[in-house]
Amino acid sequence: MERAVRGVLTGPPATDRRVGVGRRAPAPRPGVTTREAIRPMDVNAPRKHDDEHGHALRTHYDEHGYARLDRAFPATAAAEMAGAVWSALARKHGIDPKRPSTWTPAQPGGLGRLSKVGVFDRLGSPAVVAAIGALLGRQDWPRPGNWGGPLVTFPTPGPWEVPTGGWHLDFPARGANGVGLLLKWLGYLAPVGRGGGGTVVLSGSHRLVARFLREAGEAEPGRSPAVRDAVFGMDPRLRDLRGRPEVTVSGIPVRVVELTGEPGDVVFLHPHLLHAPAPNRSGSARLMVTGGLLV
Ligand SMILES: O=C(O)CCC(=O)C(=O)O
Repeated sequence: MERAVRGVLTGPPATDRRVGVGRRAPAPRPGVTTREAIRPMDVNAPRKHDDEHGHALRTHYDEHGYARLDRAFPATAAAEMAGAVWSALARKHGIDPKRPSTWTPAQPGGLGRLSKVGVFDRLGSPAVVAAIGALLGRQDWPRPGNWGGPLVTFPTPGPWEVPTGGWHLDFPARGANGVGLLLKWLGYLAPVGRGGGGTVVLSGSHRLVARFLREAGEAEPGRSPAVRDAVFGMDPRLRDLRGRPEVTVSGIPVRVVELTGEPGDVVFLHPHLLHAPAPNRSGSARLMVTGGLLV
């Protein structure tokens, strides 16, 4: 069980809306009207500027440890996936989407079968496949057995605060039993606004993890609790980011970013980026998908 890191990272988070790559409207290009330049992307159409777009994604990912791809898979597919999650919630927990009084427990489980039967596989759209290729710098990455499992958080009362516990890596940084996590993603099935239970990440922490691994040497397996404690121990300010939007540690800017999104958006995470579940203080259910590439 992971020990909570007390007092860590309380305070207003950044929101990825301000720093994400894909959210920005592209700059108008010569011969293209502004209206045309900002037209929503057809996720199934080949992109004219794949290289440019892939490069921007990769640059953000390398620097911050995550990168956002808006409208990565069709919003209609996201709505159908959300419908399947609600049906499973009704079957397993007697939950009615229209009656918030039935929305318990706050983080319902028992939804694993949805992944096994491929409910979320349309998340693996051509745009997502292209983005993963750009982030990994290769196209021959092994396709996942499924594209993830559901994350559901119902609203609970209280102020929204940066979580003090739950910060983790999904997989030991140096892998386990010859298996490693190559890349991770979070997909949105329904709108998740600020304070709405979206995952929080410690932007830039993957670079501090790299520093820790370098200094600790090859024998250090990089298990989640050890990595987390090492990173949060690198600078006393990391134990309390109250009121600090950003802290620079060994020249690396790090900050808490709350990942918000719209149905069909996908955020890719570096496998060494520290992240945590966050409370949902909105009026709606937080419906997302989490998945990753194991090699
Ligand atoms: O947002 C959440 O509930 C946490 C997600 C998470 O930790 C994960 O996908 O590994």
